[in-house]
Amino acid sequence: MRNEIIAIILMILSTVGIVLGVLAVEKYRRGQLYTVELIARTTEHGNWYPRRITVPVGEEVKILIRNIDTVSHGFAIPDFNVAVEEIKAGNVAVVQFMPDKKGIFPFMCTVWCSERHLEMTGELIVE
Ligand SMILES: [Cu+2]
Repeated sequence: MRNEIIAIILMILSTVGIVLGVLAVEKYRRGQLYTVELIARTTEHGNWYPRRITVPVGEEVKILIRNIDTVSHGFAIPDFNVAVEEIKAGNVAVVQFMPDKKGIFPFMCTVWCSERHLEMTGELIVE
């Protein structure tokens, strides 16, 4: 009788443990945002890389913008009200937003960084 009670208690404890474990993993997974990396360089030195980024609609997105250049750049996606005024040479900026509509939206540099600054554009594809 006593052994049975101990066995039942152990069974309950291990079940609770498994459930808590699954919940913890789920919570961790939900904490990981959809993340994209973007490299910023002047048009002359390689432009945005990649020029096109694709993200899922309706999911919070994080973009890490690495300026590996020797001049400042800016970043904006006007359709989603995303903007970073200035990212200094060697710095990383992080933006987070919710792409709530499907389509192709331009993103661009917003700092006059070189003669060909106006060509420093790319496309955000939300699908
Ligand atoms: Cu630029």
